[in-house]
Amino acid sequence: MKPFEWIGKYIKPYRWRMFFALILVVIVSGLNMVKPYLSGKIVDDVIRDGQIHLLMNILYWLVGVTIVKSILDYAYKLMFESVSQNAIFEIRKELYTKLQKQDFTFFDTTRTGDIMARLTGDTDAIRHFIAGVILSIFSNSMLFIFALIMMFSINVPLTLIMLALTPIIGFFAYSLSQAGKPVFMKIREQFSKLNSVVQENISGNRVVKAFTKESYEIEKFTRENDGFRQASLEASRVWEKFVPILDSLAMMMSVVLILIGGTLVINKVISLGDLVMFNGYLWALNNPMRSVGWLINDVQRFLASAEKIISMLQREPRIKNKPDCIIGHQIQGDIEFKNVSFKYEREWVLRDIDFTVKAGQKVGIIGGTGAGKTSIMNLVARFYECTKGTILIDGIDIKDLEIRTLRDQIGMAMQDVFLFSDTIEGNIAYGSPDATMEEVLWAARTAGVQEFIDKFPEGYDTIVGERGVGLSGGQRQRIALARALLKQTPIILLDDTTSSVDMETEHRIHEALRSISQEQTTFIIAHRISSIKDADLILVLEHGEIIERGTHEELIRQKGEYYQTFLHQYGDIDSSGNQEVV
Ligand code: DCP
Ligand code: MG
Repeated sequence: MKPFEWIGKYIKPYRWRMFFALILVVIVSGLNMVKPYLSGKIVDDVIRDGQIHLLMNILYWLVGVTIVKSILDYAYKLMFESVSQNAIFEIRKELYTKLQKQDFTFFDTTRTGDIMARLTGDTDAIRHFIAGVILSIFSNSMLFIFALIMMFSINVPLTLIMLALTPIIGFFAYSLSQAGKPVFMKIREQFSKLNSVVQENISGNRVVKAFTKESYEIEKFTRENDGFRQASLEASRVWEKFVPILDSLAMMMSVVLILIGGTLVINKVISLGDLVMFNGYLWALNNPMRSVGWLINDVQRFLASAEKIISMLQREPRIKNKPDCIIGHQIQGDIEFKNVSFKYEREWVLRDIDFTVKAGQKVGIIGGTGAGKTSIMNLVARFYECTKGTILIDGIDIKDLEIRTLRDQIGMAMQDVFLFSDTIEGNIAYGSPDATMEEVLWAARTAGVQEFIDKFPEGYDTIVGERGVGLSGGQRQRIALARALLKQTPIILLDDTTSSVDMETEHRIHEALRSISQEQTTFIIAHRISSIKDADLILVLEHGEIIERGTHEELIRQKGEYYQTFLHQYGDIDSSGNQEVV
């Protein structure tokens, strides 16, 4: 879609308001002609002809016109502003809604700063286009036309001479804008760099302090800060070079007017009042020419921003519902991976994953870092789509299920815990806003949150900071687990959920989990054998492949990779594996 056509869509609902505002602009432009006209009248009628009694009338008119003009000025500017604010309100809403629909791949490959720029700087360029550029182009054109009409009515040859001079100003103004363009682009770029340095520094402030890199960070910031200063200075150098030229040209036009106009007055072709009038209209001829360059820049900036916003709005998520997807299916919990292979970009991350889980069974997944455990979870929740093979839930290909139907019935505690800046209760109930306090407490007890909640004077009402600041790693994990449990879904995915929890607490959590999740198909990813040893099926993953599978006892008997891990974790122990492991 073309930017102008696109923006038209947002202005259309307010076309009458816009139309009315433009009429007001026409009226104001007309009223702008009154002052030079009356000045001429003062010179001719009052001063030359001595009709002193007219003076008061003219003054009343001047005051009246000024008041009306100010009121109309205020009215149309407000109208333009409201149209532009309404339009960008819609654009921001659409962008944000689109953002919610995007898949993991989008967030993997798009920088936060870019997304923020779409929602802030770029939408502001759109606002400026509607409320500033459209208005400016229209009002300048009106002024130009009105002034020309008035000037032609005074003296045609003189007007033609003046008109012939205006393109010179237009040319210089255009050159100024072109010279300024790269500099202004640099300012914007430099500003966004400055922003991202600050943003990253704030997010990473703990690492900065841990490695005592404060002065390095200040240096990094100073570099960008200085870049911004240089770019701004450069801009004013360009600006200051051209502005005197533009002013001198405008002056030259006045000089030419006085020379030629003066001659005409002496020869009595026009009156002195006419010359004063003419001089008053000259700025209405100058001004549009001076703005021409900037308007072109602003239009280009609008086009660039609009294109970026349009492309973000048009980016289709890779994961989306099929037109005939199954909505509202009540999941039982049978899960089957059929020869599933998967890659994020180039490298194969999972190869030929093949397993079946019956509803209510527990699956443990164990394997080294980067083996592909989290990727399996991501595929179950359809955050990514498998590259080869099929994943079936209750015998239905998950690609045929509506995404919401699927994800609403999956409880998930992710490896990288994220908590919102909200109360602990609010975080636990994030996925289940209708849950009662009893249910929240039940989930909190099961996940071991209850055990540490007394340490906080405000208990469940304690507000945790962004990302869960104020809590330990293990505490955050337990809140995330409670959040997943509270949803009470037929499928539950726990990714390394108890890795930061001490062994004893972990044991208690798993005991509790066992007692509550009889009907839930549960995936537990863990590095510790103790977390998964009771599972109905344990998958041992290595480099994206299942190298061993079975129950704890079977795997111990196989004396393979799993057995080695077991020995590492529990030392010299009864090799039958029958010993209680906590
Ligand atoms: N990978 C990737 N792009 C992503 C996520 C992961 O290319 N957005 C790669 C990195 C790993 C491989 O995929 O090489 C498997 O990643 P997993 O997150 O599935 O690995 P694990 O969960 O098994 O590792 P860990 O135990 O460290 O959590
Ligand atoms: Mg992982």
